[in-house]
Amino acid sequence: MTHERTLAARGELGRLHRELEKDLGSIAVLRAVADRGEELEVFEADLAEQLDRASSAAVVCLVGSTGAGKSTLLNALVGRDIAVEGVDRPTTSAPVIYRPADADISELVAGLPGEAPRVVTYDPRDGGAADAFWRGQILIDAPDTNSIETGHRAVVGELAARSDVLVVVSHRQSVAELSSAAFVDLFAGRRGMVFVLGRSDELDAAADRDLRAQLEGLARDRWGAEGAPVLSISARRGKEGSESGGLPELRRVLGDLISEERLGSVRRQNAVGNVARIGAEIAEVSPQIEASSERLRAGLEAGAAGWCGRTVGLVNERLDQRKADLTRMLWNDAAKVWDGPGGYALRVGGIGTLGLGAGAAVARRNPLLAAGLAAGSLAASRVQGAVRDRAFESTSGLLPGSAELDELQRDAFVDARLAASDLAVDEAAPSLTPGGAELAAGAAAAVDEAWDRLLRVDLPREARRGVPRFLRTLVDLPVFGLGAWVLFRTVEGFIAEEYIGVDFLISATIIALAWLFGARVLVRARFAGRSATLLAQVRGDIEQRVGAAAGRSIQGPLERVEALLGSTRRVELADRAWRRRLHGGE
Ligand SMILES: Nc1nc2c(ncn2[C@@H]2O[C@H](COP(=O)(O)OP(=O)(O)OP(=O)(O)O)[C@@H](O)[C@H]2O)c(=O)[nH]1
Ligand SMILES: [Mg+2]
Repeated sequence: MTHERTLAARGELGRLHRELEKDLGSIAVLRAVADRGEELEVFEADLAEQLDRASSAAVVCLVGSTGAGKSTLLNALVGRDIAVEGVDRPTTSAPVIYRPADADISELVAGLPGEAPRVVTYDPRDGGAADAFWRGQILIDAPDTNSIETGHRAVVGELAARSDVLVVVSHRQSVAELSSAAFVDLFAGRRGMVFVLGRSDELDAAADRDLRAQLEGLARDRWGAEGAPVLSISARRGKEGSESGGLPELRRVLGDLISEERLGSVRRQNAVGNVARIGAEIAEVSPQIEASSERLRAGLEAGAAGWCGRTVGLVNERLDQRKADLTRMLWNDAAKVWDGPGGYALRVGGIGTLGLGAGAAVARRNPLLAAGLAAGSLAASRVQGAVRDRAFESTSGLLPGSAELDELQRDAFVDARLAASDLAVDEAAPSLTPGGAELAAGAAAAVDEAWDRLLRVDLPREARRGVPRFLRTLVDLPVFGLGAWVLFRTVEGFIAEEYIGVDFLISATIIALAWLFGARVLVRARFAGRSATLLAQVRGDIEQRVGAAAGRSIQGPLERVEALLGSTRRVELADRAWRRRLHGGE
């Protein structure tokens, strides 16, 4: 790969890395993901580390069970006896680090548990050995992965984590060794691997073939390392001559991994291995995430429907109590467009009518008192009407109280809340269900808007329709006629100097009032039906608006669930995008 293409690939991986970190950050609130926090943290940290390793020397670490021949293999590979080979198990406790003089190994040894490593330096110009294989790489002989010295595992774990390539050494007795296999599990996919069947000089051809087949099977099925090199090596022969014991083959496969040209690619593969491991962790919990998300979605939908239904039910109960007021508002509004005696009669309430009647009754004895009574009762009914109008125009009484609304919300979204707390950790779960305050505000706005529309648009329109011009004329004309007749008789009497009596005037007034009262009864009867229609209309309007408010209130939670699922799926499959990028870039 050319330098430019390497840089381009690294830029692309940087972008993929940021996206992955972002997705991982968002799904960290999922309970199932939080439960895997420790594992994920290891892979995330290692991923960042691998992407960051660009400039440091290649590190190869020999790992495997005790007695497999790691120390002997190191000695054979470097052509010097620098590691202690032994018969006492385990032999190696302090790691041996074979390093070029110019390599900075401070990070490699910093904070390493266990005994201090023995560091042997070589001159990278002469390869440190006769065959000049080593040209700047670091080779480590680590303690075993399976002996009773359990502290060794922490040391080799750290060393492996700081390496690029693991040479997994096993021998006859340890190929199927569980604790060593479990150690390799930790790094499967995350490190370049070479599998060595050691001490091969002790095996006949059939045993050698069988054991290598076993190793190949493990590499493929257990560690997903299909195609990784599996070699039979005799370190003892290798020490006798550097071209013996399978050493040339081992140097060749190692060279493929750690030569300067190949190392960057191995590190990127190691990085992608981490991405795949992260994906695999998420894939294991994603059915659980999908299931609780599905329950949450259903809970939100059902909750919104239930909440809407019950809120509308409560508002409807309160609406029923406004039916009489609504009818009266219709008369009032009709009276406003009806500028004539019929309109006044419609506007005057019960008290006004009574007062006018009383006025007419006492007029014969005391016309002044009668006029006072009539005017007073008209004013009283005006005030009463205005007070009632204001109460009617306010929606405050239409909505259940906030405590009641809160309870409604709690009841309606019980299932959603349970699913949310299954899905997400405690701090995040509340954001996955609608808040009580938001729902209450939505309901209040819905009722306000519907009611406002009723008062400003529907009610005046119905009022106008209820008193068409022909009706108004039909009612008003006889009253005007009667007035004209009274006026005519009064003028005529005045001219003839025969004043018409008060009785005549009172009779005329009573006739006019009776006519108007009758008209009023008729018109009000017409409006009773219309107010029922209006009520049904405003009910429908409220239901539709409350439904929309409920829908809006679950929109946010639904979108958040969708985003979480999206991130989960992206993380699950992230390694594909990384591999595509890697192979496209190489
Ligand atoms: N026949 C034979 N014996 C070997 C070979 N390699 C190592 N041995 C012997 O196996 C024993 C263990 O070798 P070591 O190199 O100490 O093994 P190790 O893997 O470093 O063991 P620990 O340090 O305990 O983890 C020693 O007695 C070696 O001489 C080999 O290729 N052939
Ligand atoms: Mg050893």
